[in-house]
Amino acid sequence: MITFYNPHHALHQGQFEMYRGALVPCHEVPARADHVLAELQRRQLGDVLAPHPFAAEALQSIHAPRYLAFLETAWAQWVAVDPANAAHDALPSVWPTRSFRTDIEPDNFAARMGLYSFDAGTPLTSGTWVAARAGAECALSAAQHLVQGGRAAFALSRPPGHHAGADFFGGYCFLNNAALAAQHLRNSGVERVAVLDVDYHHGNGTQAIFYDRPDVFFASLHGDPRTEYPFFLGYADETGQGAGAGTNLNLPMARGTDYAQWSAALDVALAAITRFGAQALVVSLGVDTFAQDPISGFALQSEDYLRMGERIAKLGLPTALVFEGGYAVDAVGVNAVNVLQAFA
Ligand code: Q9C
Ligand code: ZN
Repeated sequence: MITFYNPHHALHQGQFEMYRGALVPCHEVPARADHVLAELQRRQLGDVLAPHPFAAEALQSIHAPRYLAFLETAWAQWVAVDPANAAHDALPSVWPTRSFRTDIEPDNFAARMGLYSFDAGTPLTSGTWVAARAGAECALSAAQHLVQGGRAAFALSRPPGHHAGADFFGGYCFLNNAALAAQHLRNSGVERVAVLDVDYHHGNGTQAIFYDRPDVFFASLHGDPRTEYPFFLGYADETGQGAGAGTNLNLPMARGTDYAQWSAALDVALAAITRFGAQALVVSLGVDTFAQDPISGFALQSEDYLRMGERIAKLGLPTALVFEGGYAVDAVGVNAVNVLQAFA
């Protein structure tokens, strides 16, 4: 398995996220990717390469130009508000919910942060843009590897991506790496692409991006949004709309779900992807389904990730696996690489 590793990922190093009225240390830390890289190298699972450079326009295949322009300059804007801001990350605190306008980009920086986000758990830091852009290039490079005839590639991206929408960040995500990979496959002539999201949290950003699209199937296994983040999307009755009707599949599961139950849902998702006639697959590979994950509620064990990788490989599709969540930091390397090793 070839890996495209984001050499700039540690430039995105959030300090605190808002949780129950307090700022608590971030779960989404650089050590996560370091552990995955170390485990890949320990098992000698294949080449680890820097991503190929892509033109800035590649990001516009998924993201709104005004959102990209904001992200690129957000840190400079934050420091321009007050030079003392350079000492701490920027977090949003005001949002345009129902009845507010979203067509106007206010001059106020806090207002623009809210316009382009949906939670207060996703700090924007001095290195966020550079890290997120290089992470996106890892996903695009993985997709390009498939276009050139490769069987599989892994994008070791940080920050993660599946909660980011066309024009918003949240859930520790800024650029939707999996969506960018899927769209790159489409732009390169692959007619039907599936995205399989196995992260504990529903991939609301990816779903929203492709919701009315007949050419990209989205299937997600996740904690039931009635109790689990991101709460406001990911229900079973969301099946796609317009030309995309029938191309979205949500499989929410209760807290406590173990691999026996989880793998039954995986079988449902894989059968749907086969029925759809996908010619290539993008996997949003979160390993926060792990029993010891500090912010999640499933009960998967490290060995289960081997069975997961084997099962996904049996689809027989060219596959780009894109790293997403997983916050039991010491186990993230073993769990993610178990999927990759068994797949290979
Ligand atoms: N104190 C991904 O796994 N909030 N994102 C959790 C915990 C957000 C997870 C609150 C969780 C986002 C990519
Ligand atoms: Zn997650």
